[in-house]
Amino acid sequence: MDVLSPSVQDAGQKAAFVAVAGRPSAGKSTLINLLCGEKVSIVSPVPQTTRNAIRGIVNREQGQLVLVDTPGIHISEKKLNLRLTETAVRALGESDLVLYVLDASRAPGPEEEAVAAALASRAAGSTGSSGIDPSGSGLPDSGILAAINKMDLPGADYDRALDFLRRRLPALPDSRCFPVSAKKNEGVTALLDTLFELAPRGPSFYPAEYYTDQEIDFRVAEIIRGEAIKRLREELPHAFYVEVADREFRNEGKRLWVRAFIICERESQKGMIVGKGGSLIKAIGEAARKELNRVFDWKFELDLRVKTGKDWRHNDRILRKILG
Ligand SMILES: Nc1nc2c(ncn2[C@@H]2O[C@H](COP(=O)(O)OP(=O)(O)OP(=O)(O)O)[C@@H](O)[C@H]2O)c(=O)[nH]1
Ligand SMILES: [Mg+2]
Repeated sequence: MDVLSPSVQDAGQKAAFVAVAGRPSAGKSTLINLLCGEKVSIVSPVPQTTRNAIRGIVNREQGQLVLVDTPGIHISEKKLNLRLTETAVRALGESDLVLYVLDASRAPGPEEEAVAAALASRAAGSTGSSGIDPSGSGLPDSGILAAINKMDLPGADYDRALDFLRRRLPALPDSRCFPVSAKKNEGVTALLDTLFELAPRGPSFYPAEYYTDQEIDFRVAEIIRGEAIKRLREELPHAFYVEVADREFRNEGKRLWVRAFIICERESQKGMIVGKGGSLIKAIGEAARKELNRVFDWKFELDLRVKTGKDWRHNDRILRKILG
């Protein structure tokens, strides 16, 4: 039973951490960018683009949702991949609500089963990190919602996805499943309303003008990585990471000079990233600079270079540094 008087309840703001989970390329980052109204997380056609638990913030009069983008959960024994899945599963345990994103255009296979299993264990275990009962019904509530995404594609099959959810997450009511298109901005209002409805009462976590809590260096590195993936996706989308080595405000804080490195595994990959006569690295740097100028208030000067960091994908120290 709720002990607050109605007037106090009305005044109560909502605030929740929402983990956004799903398999690689389901459209989690696209959906988060749409909901936050800004590009907080990089998007690409290559699976496993997101490597960290990135927070995007939605502010409304009712309160605040902190959406935690997570790497796609998938099945693999490789070290980098295991760490990505670990990051995602940790975020699930630490959130009040979970938004499960499915790709309606793909039949659910073993990977989808793995995601559903991770969510089912949360559903069985608890009511979220804060122990809240979001529905106010007095019944335990797993706080899971599902976004059945990519409904704009010709091969999208809502019923197939719904049927999968009914079988694998029987406690999830149909009323918590939403057909959406993150790309076309369809169906997301109802989803967002329900997220706010289910959010527990509490004060905001961040000031209302924030739409992400990422450090500047991390954001700059991610934007460069996004532009690099776009141009290298055939060859080596996952073979590199980006590090901001130095930065300096110039011209009374109006310009931001940044030196960043694209760090690849082998000497032979360096040439691929640099391109003929330096053409590819130049294109990556130019596109990243444009995007940085758009996203931030400063004018950027970007000194972008390539170097090797041997075998970084198997190096725990580096993985800790870039994956958190
Ligand atoms: N047609 C269509 N494409 C979409 C939609 N949402 C996302 N995509 C595309 O799907 C691809 C993957 O999107 P992301 O948002 O990067 O997917 P993700 O789930 O964050 O992927 P990882 O970070 O790799 O786990 C991109 O090419 C998106 O443009 C949608 O609603 N419709
Ligand atoms: Mg992503």
